Amino acid sequence: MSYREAAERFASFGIDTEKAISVLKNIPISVNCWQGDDVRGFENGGQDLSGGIQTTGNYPGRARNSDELMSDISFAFSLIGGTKRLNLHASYLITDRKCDRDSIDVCDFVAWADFAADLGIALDFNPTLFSHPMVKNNLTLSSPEKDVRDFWVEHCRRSRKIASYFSSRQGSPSAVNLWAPDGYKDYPADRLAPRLRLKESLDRIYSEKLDGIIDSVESKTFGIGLEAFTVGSNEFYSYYAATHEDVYQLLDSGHYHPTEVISEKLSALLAFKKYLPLHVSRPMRWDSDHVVILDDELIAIAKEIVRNDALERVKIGLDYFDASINRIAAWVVGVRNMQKALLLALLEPSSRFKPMQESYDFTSLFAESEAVKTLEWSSVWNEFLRREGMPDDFEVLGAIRRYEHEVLSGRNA
Ligand code: RNT
Ligand code: ZN
Repeated sequence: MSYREAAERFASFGIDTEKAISVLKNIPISVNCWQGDDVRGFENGGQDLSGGIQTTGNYPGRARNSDELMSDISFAFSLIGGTKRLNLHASYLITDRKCDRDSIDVCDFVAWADFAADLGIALDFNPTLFSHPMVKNNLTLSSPEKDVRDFWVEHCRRSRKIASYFSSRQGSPSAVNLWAPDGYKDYPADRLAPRLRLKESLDRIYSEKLDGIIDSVESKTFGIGLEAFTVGSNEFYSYYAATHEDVYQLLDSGHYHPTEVISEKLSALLAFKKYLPLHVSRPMRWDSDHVVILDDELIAIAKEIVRNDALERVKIGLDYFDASINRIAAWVVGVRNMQKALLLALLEPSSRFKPMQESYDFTSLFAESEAVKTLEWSSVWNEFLRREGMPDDFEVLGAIRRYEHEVLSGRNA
């Protein structure tokens, strides 16, 4: 079906495909830099990942340094339409200085800000509270050791300043998300003391008001080796965000029980706070961080954002890392899937469906919701790609394979 024919079909349901395409083009997706090198970062040539998260697979060609990662990101971004942002971790500093996490500074991230300016994109940021010797017994901000807590508080305070610097250069706020792995492998004797320490550390981190940043905290149910208890649980951070106006709770789709979905939680948080940052991921039996596919939950997340008119308030970030497939393909296909889900949401006749619910016409809502699933949204998607000057979903793999052949295959991991 041609785009024109598809557009007419959608129009008969009151949906403007032109508007959907132009809205989609402007939805920022914050792309996780860490897919490119299996979350190793640049300290000491890259650290093995720890903190209860894991990359698995050894597909050849991972980026080994900043030049390679930047080259891979530029190439991946050249195959993704719409508005991209780049999400960095503090462990990706680019510097000649000898500096540990508690002494990182703006100067160590200028190269990234320059890179982003060249690409015409904005940056988001994350303190890195894992893969480091100062993570003692899997504890950072909630450690019983004051020097450990102080070290990580300082790291987080500096991370916020770096994000504030990014925002001053890019003309849009930089989201700074804090995730700490803190927890215990087996049942603790005291759950409250570590939580009170985490709370106190967060208060120290967020006591300084900085311009241009959106602070968030990310909860989790458990990590590998941290099965019994996570200090920063969902309730802990919900209440923290509820009681701190400028700190938001981030929802990671892999951080809940296997049948629990974040799509259902979006409206609950949007009822209370201005912003809602997301880590869109794909858990497979655990927080496995598979690359997102166009599945029911991804579409449900996108629909909740669009239906609630929350495109400005929900900060969409991706968080996955698969080392078993070509990493450029992981980026490109994952981001495109997020965009497809958003397009599907934008093509939903929501203004027709909402009154059905309000007038208790659940039969029409049920029948029409199913009927619109067969509308030719793929023609609209291909039109979006064509207007963005992008290869379609079949051609794009050819471009990725050429880069793999010419660039990635020369790297010995
Ligand atoms: C870990 C969290 C966290 C990390 C990234 C690298 O479970 O999801 O967000 O994945 O920051
Ligand atoms: Zn996450």
